[in-house]
Amino acid sequence: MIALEAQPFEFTFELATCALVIIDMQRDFIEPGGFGESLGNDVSLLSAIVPQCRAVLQAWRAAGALVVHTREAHRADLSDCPDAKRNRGNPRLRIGDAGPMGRILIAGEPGCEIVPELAPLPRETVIDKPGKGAFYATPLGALLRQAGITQLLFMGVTTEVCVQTSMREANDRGFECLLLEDCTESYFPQFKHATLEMVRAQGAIVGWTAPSTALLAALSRAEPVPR
Ligand code: TIU
Repeated sequence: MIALEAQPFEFTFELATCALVIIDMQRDFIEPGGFGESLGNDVSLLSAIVPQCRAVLQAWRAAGALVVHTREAHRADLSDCPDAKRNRGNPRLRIGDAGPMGRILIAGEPGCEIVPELAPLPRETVIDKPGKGAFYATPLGALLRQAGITQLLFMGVTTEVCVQTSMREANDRGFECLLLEDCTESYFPQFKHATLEMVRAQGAIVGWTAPSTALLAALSRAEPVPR
């Protein structure tokens, strides 16, 4: 059993039954010229978390525990992208339009790929999701249950959109969730701050939060799981 100093209280977990879920660390959100910037956002904040995310990913891999990556990714024919999502706010560039990194948020296009520093290994699961939440219209829930996973550690972007939506979906499905505070970011710092507060409020109503340093320290003392 690994014990993490967390808020609002200690989070305990076993490596064999806990997965690291990395939400949408895609070039379209993090690099200039992608979908995030096309929505009018300053993307420079988001790339700052990549080193901490990488350190956690490497330590989690070394511990032998399960890693899941997600991407907000649509089919090339846009059959899984509702007009309500595509046209909302009459954006300059819409999902599926040609952007500087290929068609925006279309599976297989360069901008849709996960940033190279966090690239999935061939054996790691990558979930393409059409919504903001990682469980909606994906096999994630079934995959986690089959692997015997009961707890999830979250990293990724953006905190209040895809990360928070995914945590709430997971919480309602009976998973205990912890968000790594310095491994998530928003285009709006006040929204990140508010999300961390609301996740852990009311006795961890959605889940726990902890800094990556707490996890890294705990992992350095842990016995890796054979997988
Ligand atoms: N716009 C925004 O903050 N986020 C998204 O559209 N997707 C994710 O959060 N991945």
